[in-house]
Amino acid sequence: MILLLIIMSFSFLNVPTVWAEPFTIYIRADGSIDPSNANITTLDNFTYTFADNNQGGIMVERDNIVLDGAGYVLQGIQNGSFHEPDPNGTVVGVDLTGRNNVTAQNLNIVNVPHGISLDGTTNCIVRRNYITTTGPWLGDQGIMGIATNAMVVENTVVSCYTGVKLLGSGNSILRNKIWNNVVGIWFEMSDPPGSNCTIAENDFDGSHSLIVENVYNGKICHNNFNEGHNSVNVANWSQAVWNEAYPAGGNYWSDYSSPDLYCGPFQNETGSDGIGDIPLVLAENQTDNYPLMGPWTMTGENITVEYRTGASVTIAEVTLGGMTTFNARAGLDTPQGFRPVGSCCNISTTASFSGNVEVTLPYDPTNMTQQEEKTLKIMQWNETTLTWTNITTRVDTQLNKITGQTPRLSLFAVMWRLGGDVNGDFTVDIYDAILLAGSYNTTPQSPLWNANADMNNNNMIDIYDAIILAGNYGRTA
Ligand SMILES: [Ca+2]
Ligand SMILES: [Ca+2]
Ligand SMILES: [Ca+2]
Repeated sequence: MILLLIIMSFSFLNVPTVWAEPFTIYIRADGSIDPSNANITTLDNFTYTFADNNQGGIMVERDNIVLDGAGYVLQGIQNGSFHEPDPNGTVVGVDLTGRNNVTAQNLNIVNVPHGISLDGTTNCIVRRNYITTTGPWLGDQGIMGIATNAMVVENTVVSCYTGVKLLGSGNSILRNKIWNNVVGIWFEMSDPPGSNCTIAENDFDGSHSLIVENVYNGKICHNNFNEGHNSVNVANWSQAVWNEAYPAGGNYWSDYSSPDLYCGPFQNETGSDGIGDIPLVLAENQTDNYPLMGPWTMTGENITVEYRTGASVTIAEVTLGGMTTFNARAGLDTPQGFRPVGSCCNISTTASFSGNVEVTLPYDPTNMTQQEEKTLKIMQWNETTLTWTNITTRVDTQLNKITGQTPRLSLFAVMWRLGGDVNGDFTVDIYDAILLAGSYNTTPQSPLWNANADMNNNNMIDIYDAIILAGNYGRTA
């Protein structure tokens, strides 16, 4: 009997969800919401805002409105398979087909074969949405359609078959994160062409970031291609330009390496300018004449720029985009008792920002004890006072990365100190023990406090610090 109950309860749990019919929420041409119990509210028949998550798809039949997801989820109803989405399920998350001047924003769209359709639209805006077509369904598309003057801005489009397939004329694809799609943005030969389009300040990650088979009069610049120039396929007959006029520059290609010894429109004047001296040829007549030496930093609230060494910088309140460069540099004096781990990293940006900067640097923990790893410091060089300042906020000993916060960019280094070495002479001996004894039982408020004796960084000098010193006694570096 008990066994039977168990079997029954399991089979109950395994019953698949059955939807009575595909559930579509309509925003009707007259401004009404159908069905009226959908989790969407409007006060003025102009702005339609999610009051909670919604299931199914949304069909917009009204022009000149704003559909605001307010960060809630729009989850499609789909039980289809890789080759066959269920035709009775949700096909499109937000369907704007035929609309004029509609904005779809702040939506989290999941479990749909297609995220947002802009087919037949004019002057529509799709911004700040998160879209993943998690099927996967063969040929699914995050943002799609043949549109005129569409703006696709600041979206995150992840793990789709095609992230963005936006054809037609006058469309702009700006400041999006287009990550881990089979194809990031695709202008396919068999489709109608894309003309007069702008693809700028996007961040691409994926083996096929961008396929340009039929773009006419397109501008593709200030994008970050984090998987290098081979992630971009360009047909010889396409007509796109890949850079702004000098000195605004072209794109960042993670695998591009070139000297930067020259500057000027022809890169023949002495002096570096953050633009590679050698143009990057992508196809016949299609060249990035001014490849960027560092990733592009887009305008926005908290913009993270990553570099292939694992270093990254997050800049708060970027008011004007620019290029951020990371350059290794060696040979500066270090503070008493510290040695740099790896080389120093000189980080600079041409972006304008008003917030703080968070800098993360990777380190190699091979030649240090766990205790030493936990007390690593990230320090910043002050060009005016010619001193190092400790800016550490956290050490991630799993990922081997250390993070610090600062209002400005300059030279950064990870600093290591020999465990137990209070006086900073790279030897742990009786002199360190004497110094520790002299500040024993103190906290930072005490006149006898010695920060170097607080080896476990807990603002107290006690037996635990003495144990660390004892454990390192006799070591040298
Ligand atoms: Ca140069
Ligand atoms: Ca010492
Ligand atoms: Ca301590």
